[in-house]
Parts: sequence; C-alpha cells; structure tokens
Amino acid sequence: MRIALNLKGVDYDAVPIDLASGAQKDRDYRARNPQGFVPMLEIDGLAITQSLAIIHYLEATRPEPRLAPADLADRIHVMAMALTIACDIHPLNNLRVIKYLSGPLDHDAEARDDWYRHWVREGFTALEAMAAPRAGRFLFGDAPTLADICLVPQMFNARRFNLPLDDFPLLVRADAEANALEAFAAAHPDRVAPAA
Ligand SMILES: N[C@@H](CCC(=O)N[C@@H](CS)C(=O)NCC(=O)O)C(=O)O
Repeated sequence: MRIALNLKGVDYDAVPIDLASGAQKDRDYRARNPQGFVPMLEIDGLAITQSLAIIHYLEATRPEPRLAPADLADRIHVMAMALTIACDIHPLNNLRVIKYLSGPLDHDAEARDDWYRHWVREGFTALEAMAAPRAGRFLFGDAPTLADICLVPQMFNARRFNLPLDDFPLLVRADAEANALEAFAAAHPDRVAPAA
C-alpha cells in the first residue's frame, strides 16, 4: 500500500501498528477493521482494507501513473502475477500462520522456516515462469506495475527467511530495479517509523 501511495504521489500520515505485540488485534482497531490486519487506508471518507482493494481504488481515482497496462490482455497478465503473490504465496507465510505452526502445532523453528521456504520457493518458481515471456526491467515490461508492488515486500520477506534466490533472476532483477526507485525505497520498513 505504501508503495502504491508513493507511486501515485498521494501524501499520507502513517499510523504504525506493532504486529509483534499483536496491536492489530486491539478492540479499537478491530472495530474499524474486523480482520485485524494491516494495512487499512482512510481516504476520501472511506476506510479501505485489503491491499489489492486499496490499490484498485487508487488506480480508479488517481489514474496516473498507471499501475497496470492499458491493454486488457496485458493487464490481466499483470493481475495474475500480482494475485500469485497476494493470494497464493503471502497468506501461507503470514505472521498468524507462522505463529500457529510454532504455537498450537508445536513445530520448531527449523520446521517453521522449512514451511516458509517451501511455499515461497514453489510460488516464486511459478512466478518466474509466468514473468519470462513479457518481463523487461520489471515483471512486465520496463515500468513498475502492480506485480512489482506485490513482489518487493515478498522478496524482502524471503531474504529474512534466507531463501536462496539464484533460481529467480527475473524476480531479483525486478526487485532491484524497483528498489532503485524512490517510491519503493521510501516504502521500505527501515524508512517507516516504528510503532510507538
Ligand atoms: N490479504 C491482506 C493481507 C493482510 C495481512 O495479512 N497483513 C499482515 C501484515 S503483512 C498482517 O496484518 N498480519 C497480522 C497477523 O497475521 O496477525 C492484504 O493484502 O491486505
């Protein structure tokens, strides 16, 4: 969400939520966002949850610069790559899933990390093949799209879990190209104020 806001040039105030301490589950926050996840965006009198819904809203209301190609077939291809990450990779390695593995299911850190790397490796393998026919500097062509917006945080996460990335040269290149842009760099967790 931060990357999309930056690319669109939308100014925002960030309200950090400390996920490690479970602040996303606070009653006050859940009253506004029943899923108890971040992000949530308050904009134009709306409170929007789900990153892809937020990005869809930004794209519809602030069309420039485009985050998906104008041509329908190209746009659907970009959307499929974004969904591969947002629907099929990320949910399996989300904090609450990882915590459930080590908590109620009593798996040790090695099993938990194996789980993480297995699903990301499988997803990245598919994504690398999907990107291959149309990739340029980015996952699609030479300008960042929705697919790169989803990719960059997942790559950050993959590195945290020491997933070898040698088999994914297109993903590594798109990630590097994206991070060289200020809109992406400014959204990096290290550049965002921690929760109080
Ligand atoms: N599908 C949602 C996922 C949101 C989500 O899972 N956010 C994570 C942080 S990246 C979260 O709030 N996790 C809290 C938890 O798992 O308890 C989206 O794309 O916005």
